[in-house]
Amino acid sequence: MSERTFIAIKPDGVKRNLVGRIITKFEDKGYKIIGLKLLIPTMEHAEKHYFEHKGKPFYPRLIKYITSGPIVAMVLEGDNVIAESRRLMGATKPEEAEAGTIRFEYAIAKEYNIIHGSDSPESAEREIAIYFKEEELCSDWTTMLESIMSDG
Ligand code: IDP
Ligand code: MG
Repeated sequence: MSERTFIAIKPDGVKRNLVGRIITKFEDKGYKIIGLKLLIPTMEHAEKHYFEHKGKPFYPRLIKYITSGPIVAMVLEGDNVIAESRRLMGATKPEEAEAGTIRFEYAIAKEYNIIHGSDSPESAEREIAIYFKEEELCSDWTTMLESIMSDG
C-alpha cells in the first residue's frame, strides 16, 4: 500500500556532505520524492518532532543537535516506504546497524546518527505536518518505476 514518510538528513549528515549520497539511496530504491527542503529547525520544530523523548537524559543534547544546523527534510511516497526506509537507515545505534545501511556506512555514534525516518503511519503524518504545508507537497507526477509497473 502506498504510504508517505518523513525523512530528515540531520545536521551532521549535511555538514559531512552526505546529502547527495543519502538521497541517491532512496531514489535508487525507486521511492518518489514529493517534498524536499533545507532548513535549520527552530526550537518549536525540534520540540514537536521529539516530544516523545522529552524527559529522557539525552533529550537536551538531542534538541541542541537537531537545531545546530540545516537538515534536509523530505517526504517520500511508495509501497511500504515507512518500514523499508527505516530498514535502509539501519538501527539507531550504528554498531547494531546492518551492513549496507546508511547508519552502518556513515554514522559514528548513536547521538550523531545522520538520519531520521518516521516509525509508523501516525508519526509520519504528524512529522510531515511539522515541516511541510500540504501545498508544498508535489505528488502529482509519475516516476519511471510507476510507469513501468502500470504497463503490465
Ligand atoms: P530513531 O532515530 O532510530 O527513531 P529514537 O529512539 O526515536 O531513534 O531516538 C531519536 C534520536 O535521539 C536518535 O536518532 C538519536 O539521535 C537520539 N538518541 C536516541 N537514543 C539516544 C541515547 O541513548 N543517547 C543519545 N542520543 C540518543
Ligand atoms: Mg524515532
